[in-house]
Amino acid sequence: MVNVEDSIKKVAAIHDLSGFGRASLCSIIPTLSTMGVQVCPLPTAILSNHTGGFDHYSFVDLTDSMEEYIDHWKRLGLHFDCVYSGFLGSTRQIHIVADFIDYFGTPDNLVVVDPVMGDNGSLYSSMTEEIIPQMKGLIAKADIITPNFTEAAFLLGESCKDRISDEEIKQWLLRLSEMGPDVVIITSAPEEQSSGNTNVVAYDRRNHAFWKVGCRYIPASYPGTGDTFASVVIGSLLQGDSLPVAIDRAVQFISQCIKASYGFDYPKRNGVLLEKELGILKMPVLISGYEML
Ligand code: PXL
Repeated sequence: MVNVEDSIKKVAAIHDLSGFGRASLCSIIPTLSTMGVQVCPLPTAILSNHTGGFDHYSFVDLTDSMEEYIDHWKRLGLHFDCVYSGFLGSTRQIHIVADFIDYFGTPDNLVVVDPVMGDNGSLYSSMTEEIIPQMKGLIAKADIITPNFTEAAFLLGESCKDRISDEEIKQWLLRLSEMGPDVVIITSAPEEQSSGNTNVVAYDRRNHAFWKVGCRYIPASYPGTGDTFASVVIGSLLQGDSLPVAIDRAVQFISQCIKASYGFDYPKRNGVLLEKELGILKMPVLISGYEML
């Protein structure tokens, strides 16, 4: 008999809960649920709203309650198909997440670390520079990391430039992979020419393959799209897709969400209109255009 519980993939999602603004768990849960994956949240902090574009927010750091919460999961004997960490409420949490990965990570499951620290060249307002060396330690434990261009630059001690050549971004991917993860995916990497376009670029050490998916420029960035992007990659990999197909699906989905939102006049900080677009994730997959880098 098929055990229904085994037929549904489970992700332990270690992120904050921001009540307004469609970021972190508020975008991860609906995205992965729509893709048929069960999300088990391990909240790192509770905020009234995310910090991207809002001047005020309430913030409850959950560091002190995480260990007891995890102990109960251990007692329940839970197994996860993926451990996925993102925004952390304090640098003290890094060792809790590292221990979680040591306990729940196995050779057969996926450990994905999104080293959420900043965007557009700066750190998020709740973070200090202290997070950077700590995050370097955490990515060493991951199978896959999904930094944006700013976070990749912070991790490598590079400056966040306006343009980068294919050769140089390949070096960045290789250097990040040498820090531990088999797969490195960098989002929002600027094009070499001044087209304003950005790419998602990736490296898979297991077959020494480099991939690129272009994103046509839309002059808007919405908070939370990095969380939705990584969630689609994870959902797609758990459905059995290859890495370039998973990235291609995630880029297509984010582009669709942005295009569906951009024509409406509302504050970008409220996030993309995810609720309108989630149904697309249930459609048959049409691969639109990944390339070798
Ligand atoms: O989407 C990344 C993110 C996660 N969590 C919080 C944030 C942000 C980005 O602004 O503020 C609280």
